[in-house]
Amino acid sequence: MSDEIKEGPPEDLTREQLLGMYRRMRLIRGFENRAKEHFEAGEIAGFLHLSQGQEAVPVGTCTALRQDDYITSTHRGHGDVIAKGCDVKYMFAELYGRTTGYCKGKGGSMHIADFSQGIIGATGIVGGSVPTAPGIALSIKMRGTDQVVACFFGDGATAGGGFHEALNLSSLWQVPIIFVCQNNLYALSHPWEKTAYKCELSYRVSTYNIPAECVDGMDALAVYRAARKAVDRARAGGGPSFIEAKTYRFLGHYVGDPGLYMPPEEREAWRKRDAILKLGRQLRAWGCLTEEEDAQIAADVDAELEGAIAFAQSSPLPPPEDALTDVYVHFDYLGNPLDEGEQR
Ligand SMILES: Cc1ncc(C[n+]2csc(CCOP(=O)(O)OP(=O)(O)O)c2C)c(N)n1
Ligand SMILES: [Mg+2]
Repeated sequence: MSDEIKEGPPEDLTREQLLGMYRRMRLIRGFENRAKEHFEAGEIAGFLHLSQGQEAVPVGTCTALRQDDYITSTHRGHGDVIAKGCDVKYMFAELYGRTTGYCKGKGGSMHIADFSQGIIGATGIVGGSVPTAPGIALSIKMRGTDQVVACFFGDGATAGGGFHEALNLSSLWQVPIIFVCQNNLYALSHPWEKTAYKCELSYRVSTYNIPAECVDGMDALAVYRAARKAVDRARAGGGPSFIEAKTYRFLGHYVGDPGLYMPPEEREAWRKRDAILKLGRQLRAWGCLTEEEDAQIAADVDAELEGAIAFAQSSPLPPPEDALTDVYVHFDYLGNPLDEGEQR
């Protein structure tokens, strides 16, 4: 029996929660498969960065979060926002540029935001959401709630100056933040060894006096355990934590990139470690999932995606006269709209 099945399910998660994680991971995979299909058919404009292979990281992390916690995300953020609670119906509508989308069709794939789920926003600027997160965490501290913010970013972002500013400020302010680096070993076509000097990321981060852990990003429950610790620490006033999840994107950087710089044997080896298949094997071995239930989940996910695509396709495009509406949002740090005079 393999190691993954020898150990039992986490004691602090119910069967429903475990099945929920599995379903979310399948929903993310299915969402991106269908988005790719419709993008290639010319129905979706812009760029599409898929996260196939990385699903365990956002799902493992967000399982440790509450709805009123926050996340920030990236250009490769479909998985992050679906894991936090986004509805694929409004996600597809956003990708299709329709008024019913999360950002009324003006954000697109790289800029999904939904304040009601604590999704403060994704950004196409590499590392752009990293320095934003300490600001959100500072607002939590000033408001005196026990919320936390999870900040998702890629390995490429760790080479940017904003990353170091964010670590420094978070440690200085002792704010409730969980930095989650999805290290998929590539920044565009650049392998990790060519963008990062030879030093463990967790060691680098620990010099900011931030507890850092490196986990298997192809293991949803390993990510969950690390996130649980970090979230509990942050809620109890213990300040920031850092998780490096070693993962892989199965496809190229964006839809259209064949990823020729990724050696075929490397791709094959990571595909064999697919986190969705792993969690499925674990759940079956623990008696949490039968073959029939598995097939039912697949059918439910397909039906949900089918309905979501039909909803998006039949939704209206924004009229040209609305081009500048909702482009700038003016709130103070408590989320109250600023009045006219203060809006700058
Ligand atoms: C500041 C900035 N520099 C460069 C780019 C172009 N660019 C887009 S994605 C990317 C690679 C990002 O790598 P990583 O942070 O590891 O995220 P991944 O794409 O692997 O998810 C680059 C260089 C950008 N969008 N923003
Ligand atoms: Mg990367």
